[in-house]
Order: sequence, then C-alpha cells, then structure tokens
Amino acid sequence: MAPAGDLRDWIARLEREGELVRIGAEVDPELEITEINDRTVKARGPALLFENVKGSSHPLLINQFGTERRMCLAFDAPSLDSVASKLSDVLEMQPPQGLVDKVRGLQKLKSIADSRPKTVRRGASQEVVLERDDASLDVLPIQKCWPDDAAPFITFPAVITHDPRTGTRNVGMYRMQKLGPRATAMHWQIHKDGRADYLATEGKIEVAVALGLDPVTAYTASAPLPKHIDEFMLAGFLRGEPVELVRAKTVDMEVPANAEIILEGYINKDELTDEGPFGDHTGYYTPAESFPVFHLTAITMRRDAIYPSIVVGKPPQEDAWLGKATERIFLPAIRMTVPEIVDYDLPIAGAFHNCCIVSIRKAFPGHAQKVMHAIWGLGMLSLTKSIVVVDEWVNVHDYEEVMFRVGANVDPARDVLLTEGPLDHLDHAPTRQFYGGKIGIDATHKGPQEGTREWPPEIEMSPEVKELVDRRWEEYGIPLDSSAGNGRIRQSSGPLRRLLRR
Ligand SMILES: Cc1cc2nc3c(=O)[nH]c(=O)nc-3n(C[C@H](O)[C@H](O)[C@H](O)COP(=O)(O)O)c2cc1C
Ligand SMILES: [Mn+2]
Repeated sequence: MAPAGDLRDWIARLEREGELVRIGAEVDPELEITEINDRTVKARGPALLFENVKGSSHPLLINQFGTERRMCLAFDAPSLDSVASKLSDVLEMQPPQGLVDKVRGLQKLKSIADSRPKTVRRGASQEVVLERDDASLDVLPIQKCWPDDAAPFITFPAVITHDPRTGTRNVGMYRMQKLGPRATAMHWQIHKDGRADYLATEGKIEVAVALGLDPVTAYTASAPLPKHIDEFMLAGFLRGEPVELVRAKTVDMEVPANAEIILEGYINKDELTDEGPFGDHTGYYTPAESFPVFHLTAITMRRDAIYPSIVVGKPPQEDAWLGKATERIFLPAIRMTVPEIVDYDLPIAGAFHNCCIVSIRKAFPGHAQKVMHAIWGLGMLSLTKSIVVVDEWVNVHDYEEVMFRVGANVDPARDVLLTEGPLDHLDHAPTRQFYGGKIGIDATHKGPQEGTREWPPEIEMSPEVKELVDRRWEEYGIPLDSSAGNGRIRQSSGPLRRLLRR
C-alpha cells in the first residue's frame, strides 16, 4: 500500500480502521464543533466527519491527525521514525560499491526524480468552477473556534505562492480570517516563506489555497522546509507518487488536482487589515495585528466537496501530531549538520518552540553549548526558547528521566547559558515581539577536563545479581505492575563517562 491518494481515500481508510465517526446531528460551526472536538482530541478519540453543519451543505472533517496512530496511518508507515529513515536513506547516500549497491542507489535517486509534481490536464478539484461574484466563502462551513475570536477562520489551508525572483513554489499553512464572502486575512508570520514571497513581489501577488488534500500533502504544508524547496516535492517523495497539478482558472498558477476545494485570488502589497484576536496554539489569544488581505477570484471544487478544519488551542490539540511528525521526519536532516545529535524531543506541552530536549554524543568540553548554538541557528528551530542537553544514553522522550538528569547534573551557576535571539511571532512572553531571551541547560556529565571535580559513577546493579533475580523472580512471589514507572531511569553505558572522568 501507499499513503491515501486524496481526502476521500483517506476518509475511507480511517473508516475501515475504526478511526472515524460520522456525525449526522446538526452542529454549529460557531464554537460547538470546537467543544466537541476538544473533548474528542483530549480523549484520543476518532476523526470526526460532521455531515450536517449549520448553514452549509459541505461536510466538515476534523481530528484526522489527532493521534499518533492516525499520523502513522497518514504516511502508511509503522512509525514516524520509519518515515524519517526513508529520508535519511537518501540524505546519507554514499557512492555505491558493487552492483547491488548501485542498483539500490539508482532506486533511491529515482525516488527523488519521481518526487517532482506532475502537471495533468484535468483534476477533480475543478469539477465545479465558481468565478468572480459566483464565488463566495459563505458556502463553506468555516469555524469560529473560540469565544473571543474576531471571526470565522479557515484553519487548515495549504497556501501556494511563488518567489517572483526564482519562480520557486512555496506551500505553507497560514490561517485565513474570513473578512467577507470574497476576502480573508492572510496570517503568514514574519519568519515564513509565503510572507517572503509576498514581500519580494511588487504590487500584487497571486495566491492559491488548497483545502482537503491527501494527508501527506496536507502535512507538508506545515513542514519547515528551507525556502528554496517546494513542499510538493517533499509530498511527492513521502507519498512515493508525484503531486498532480492542474492549471488554475483565474490565476497563472498550478493547483493540486486531488484537492476538495481550491481558492484562487491575489494579495495587494499595501493592503493590510486587522487580523485576530484568535485563540492560538500557544493556549492564549493572539491579539489583533496587521496582516495582508487575500481577495478571492474563484472557488473551484469537487461536487459535494468536504471541508477540512483543525482547531488549535491549549495543548494537546490535533496539531500536536503534525508537530511530532515534523520532529521525527526532520531528525535525519538535522543530523546532517549536527551529527553529534543522537535524538531530540519537542514537548507537546511546550508548543514545540518553547522547549527542546536534545541528547548528544559528547566529545569535548563545551560540546553541549556548541549544540545549543547550532539549534539556535537551525531553520525554525532557531526560535526555540529553552534547550536542555543530555548525554547520549538519556531517553529524551522520558521527561522524568530528563528531570532527573537536570536535577542531578546541573550546577546552575556553571551550566546555564542565557542568551538572546529571535523568538516565535506568537510568543507573548518576551517584552518585545519577535526577540528576547533564551536559556540553555547543560545536563550532561562533566569532568576534570571541564574544570569540575571527578564525576561520580552512576549506581548500577551487577549483571550477575540481575540475572539471579530474573531467574528467581517467580519464586519470590511478588506481584508487580511492570508498567509502573519504577526503575525507568536508565544507566549510562559507560565509555563516555569514563572518558570524561579521565
Ligand atoms: C494547524 C496549523 C496552523 C498554522 N497556522 C499558521 C499561521 O496562521 N501562520 C503561520 O505563519 N504559520 C502557521 N503554521 C505554521 C506553518 O504552517 C509552518 O511554519 C510552515 O512551515 C510554514 O510554511 P513555510 O515554511 O513554507 O513558510 C500553522 C501550522 C499548523 C499545523
Ligand atoms: Mn516553505
């Protein structure tokens, strides 16, 4: 099998897997869907297809990615790490040795060549074409998510633009506040590629928005790729099949053939509007701020098009799993530049940019600080507010173990690095928007090389006794719940510790 080819195929798969519930009762897109969804997401419940949304004849799909299992199903992969290894296979390609190796190498290269989007003549996304005054956002079940939101927001769009200098396409997920039947705001933040395309364009930039994509392509709109890489390329690579595009009707662009709905339009350089407030993924309302206005020139869609939505808010929400997919999928690319990184974790409760726990193969004094600076210089990870560095044997996904290492190994006067740099657009904590403090905590083992005392050995039971107790366990007759957290903190493996103690 391969990942689902379009949203309908995806819905069918979810249904087959017992991962989707259809709701026939009439529901209000204003607040009610949010509350239903919030309870469902937090209980790790199913994807929801609302078939009877008040005021619209289009069904609304939400919570399609709301669990790790569904995120894996989206990629048709056993784990998110296995998606990552597909990427690292290509990134870490070595010159082939021998025939078998060469054939394998060619297959890998072919998988890259086949990733390029393909232009086709017709697409289901244009079964219905509504231009100019016939086009109206009023037909869509756009949600007003939270009580103090300024208006309804399109929350799950793949926004397509081109760089006027290079022609390179960009696809980004930027929410769109409904301003009227043919206008929305475009919330591309200061660090984002769509905004850079807009800033580089004189006068007017054409924009197309795809709604209701296959799950992999939808995910890639949220992926933090370097600006010169087309997100549809990544989608093609991860799908194992190119994204098919058709010519748009009223703009000189190509749009996904498999989408449920396409919005075509443009943005004038100097036309801004108040965007927000919006209940954001920070768990707080983002106050109103100036953003450009998107003007709609056409809506094209499938017959009976399904409208995709997502709600962000206090974590955990559905976007947590899109974020976890990015965390896993981008690990190989991060290791290309910072190979000493063993693993990292961006806690969901930290809204991803607030905290990064990273384990490293420490080889010299100051290595933890080197990695902190590398992360603060790496793509969107540069916005990370706090970094905790641990040794290679620490499980970064086990927050209790990380807390143990921080408590045990950190001298705050020595191991805390305070610095400054760019911060997330939406972060309300810094005194100034976009810029503020950063903290790095070095929770690795130190040693005389770093001017400390001898680092003490960790406590470890001898293997002989462990074996003995394993063997005799039944005999003792002690009932234990093995899933309880006791004894979860692991032991260091030794070689580096010995190195540091020299
Ligand atoms: C559900 C969801 C909503 C998002 N909303 C916005 C948004 O309104 N504005 C924004 O700049 N980024 C938003 N993002 C993050 C961007 O999609 C992400 O940074 C992506 O990498 C942007 O594409 P780009 O790197 O091509 O700019 C959102 C992400 C998700 C998952
Ligand atoms: Mn991009």
